[in-house]
Amino acid sequence: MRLKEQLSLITRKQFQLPPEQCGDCQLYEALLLLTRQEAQGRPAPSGERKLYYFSAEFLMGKLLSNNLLALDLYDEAREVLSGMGRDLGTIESLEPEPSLGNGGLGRLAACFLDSIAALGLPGDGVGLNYHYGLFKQKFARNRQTEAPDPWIQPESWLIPTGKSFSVPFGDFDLEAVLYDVAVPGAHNSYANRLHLFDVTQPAPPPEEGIAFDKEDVAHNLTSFLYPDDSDEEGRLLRVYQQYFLVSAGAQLILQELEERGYDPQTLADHVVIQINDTHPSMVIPELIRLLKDRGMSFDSALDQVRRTCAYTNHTILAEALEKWPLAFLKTAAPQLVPIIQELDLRMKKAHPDPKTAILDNKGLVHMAHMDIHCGFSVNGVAALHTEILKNTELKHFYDLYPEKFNNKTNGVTFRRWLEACNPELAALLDESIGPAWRRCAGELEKLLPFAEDSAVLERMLEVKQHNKQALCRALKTEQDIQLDPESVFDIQVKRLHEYKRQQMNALYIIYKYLEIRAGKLPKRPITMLFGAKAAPAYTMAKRIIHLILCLQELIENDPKVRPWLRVAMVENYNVTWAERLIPACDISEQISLASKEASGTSNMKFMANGAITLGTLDGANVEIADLVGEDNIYTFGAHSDEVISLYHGEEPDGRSYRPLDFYHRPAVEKLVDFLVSPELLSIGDPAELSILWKDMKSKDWFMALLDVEDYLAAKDRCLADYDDRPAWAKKMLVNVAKSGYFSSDRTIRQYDEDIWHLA
Ligand code: 26Q
Repeated sequence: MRLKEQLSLITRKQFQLPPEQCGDCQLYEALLLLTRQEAQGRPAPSGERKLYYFSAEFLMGKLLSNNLLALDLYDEAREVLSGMGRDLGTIESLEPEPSLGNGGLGRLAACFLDSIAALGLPGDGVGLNYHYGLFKQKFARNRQTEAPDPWIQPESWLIPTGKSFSVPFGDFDLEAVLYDVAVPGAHNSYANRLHLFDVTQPAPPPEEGIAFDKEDVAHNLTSFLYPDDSDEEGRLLRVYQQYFLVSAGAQLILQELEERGYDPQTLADHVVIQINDTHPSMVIPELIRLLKDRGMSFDSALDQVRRTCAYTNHTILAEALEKWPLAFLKTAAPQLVPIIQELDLRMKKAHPDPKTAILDNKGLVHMAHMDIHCGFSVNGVAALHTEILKNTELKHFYDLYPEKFNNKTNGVTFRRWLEACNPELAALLDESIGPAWRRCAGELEKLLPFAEDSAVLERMLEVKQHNKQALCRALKTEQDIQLDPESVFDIQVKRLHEYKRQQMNALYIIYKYLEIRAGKLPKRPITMLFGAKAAPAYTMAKRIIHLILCLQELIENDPKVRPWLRVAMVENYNVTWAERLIPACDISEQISLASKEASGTSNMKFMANGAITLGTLDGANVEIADLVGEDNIYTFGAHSDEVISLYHGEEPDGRSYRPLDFYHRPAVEKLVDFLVSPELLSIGDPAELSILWKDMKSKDWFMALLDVEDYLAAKDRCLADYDDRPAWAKKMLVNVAKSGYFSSDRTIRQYDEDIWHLA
């Protein structure tokens, strides 16, 4: 049946109206139902082995246009609607964004699901159905405030499956109800699933803010992603969440295995589990428990699990490597305790070095250690990151199990991050190199010969200009921010973390502000855009947001500076904003302290959309630099080996880095001191700004001052080069042409060839 008739059937059934008489909200709902039904009806890809991708986060973004595209219904839907005088874009904008993730790790999981389905591989996601998401960010008095982000409407992408599993906690059981989101594959007729578990009676949203009763586990387990873990109840709730996810997920796996007619003894032949960071690591002891319940010995259960589980590490930050007190597990998942103790004993017997212990002498369970001992693969997410894991962070494990370690450089789905978010660039690519790049991003290299073609270069600049104008319109209507699309758009969007060094970018703003005040004007106006959420309990990150918002206010009210320099922080940065910001970007800020950003993935999206990277040699920036060559990227700052050695030394904090040495340089001191200048103190909170100021001089844990001078110079160089428009356009073109390597289709092929073996 044609889409038009289908739509008409749905609107008549739902609203007793023909589509022509429906409002946009009704049309949105009808299109959702139609798309959901089509995707749901598709068969799963078949294969001997099936992948389950376990993750605490799936940052899916809006799904309507993504799914219409995958189902090859997009053009037809647009035409049908425009025939009725309606606009698909307007209807898409009514979709609430599922708020099931926080940052890179969650968005990576979503890109991976898209690629797994597009490659026709059998692989499902397994996660939790958080009702109020991470949180909705609002700005008030130049600070971040948090509110619930309810995204589930009466009709949503969630498909009730009728399945549920009982999860046995220490003092009570809880039913895990399964909802599925269909994940249709592009260019084929398959669909995989994202399995999301939920409690039976979710609590209503908190009336104000995001505080809730963390001890009411039965109702609040799926309220928020990452409940505030600054107190013990919060941390314990996280363990409940993790166990709920893995226990229900493991039961689902065994049920499906049985339905496929296989014996649990053959688990590893038919199932592979990718553990996305350590949040789902308890799946290892849980599977051992369930296999033992089905009559297997500890030895053979462990053997199967060891050949089934693979672990991805996404960070080397010590505070993110999860270690749970055994006491928490005794409360939330007491059945796992003897299993973890047994695993610990066995591993200690084989490898007595305390550095590789699962259970340390403080009674903490090291989740990553359990993954490495009890899994068959350990991967980092960019070449540099994997080398650092092997040589430094996980060296003791690499010495034990060199064969388990492998690199899988991250990738992003070009279907969302180029085709869908930047249709004008996509059309230009079609015109110049044909449409093959849409199926194989490596084909983008065919653009390289056009590097001397002034017509194509001019079109590249024109497309960028249009995208900047579109971003300006969206910012004006949605956030009442009016920007100048003729200015250079310099963008830093990512979680707020000290290692990502938004504070160093703020120092650049101060530097430019002071220059302009002193009469030294830039060649062209500059707009500095930010988007970032800070974890609610991460006070230092919140202070950095406060600083940026204060600088924004200061400059907005300064008629001398405002025409030349603008600062805009987008409220509630999410996938939808990323889809508007990335195509409109001129300069992509990737300025983490070398060694600390495992990979980065926005760096890849920006590159594919013709932004030029300004970054340190960290994460995947290193691979970007290798691909595009030094003329087409701006790198600066200390290298990772230098940084790693600065973390070891004789200073009282154990390092050899002394921020004061850098602070006292004449160019730096006045920038840092501006944090406590009368201008800024009259706008912001003096106590907060002073803490930031003092911290930067005395601790500066992520060494912003180490690189700041180099950064100022590199950014000035970059901004100066921007004005040679043809030369800049050529850099843009080379970046787009070389970005194909960072397609998540490539990444997923490598996971399949080296780890999963699904075919
Ligand atoms: C851990 C303990 C307690 C509370 C929270 C956490 C926690 C939560 C989320 C730890 C880590 C995360 C998320 C990490 C993350 O998003 N990492 C990013 O992963 C991307 C995909 O691989 C990389 O590109 C980024 O470099 C990395 O920062």
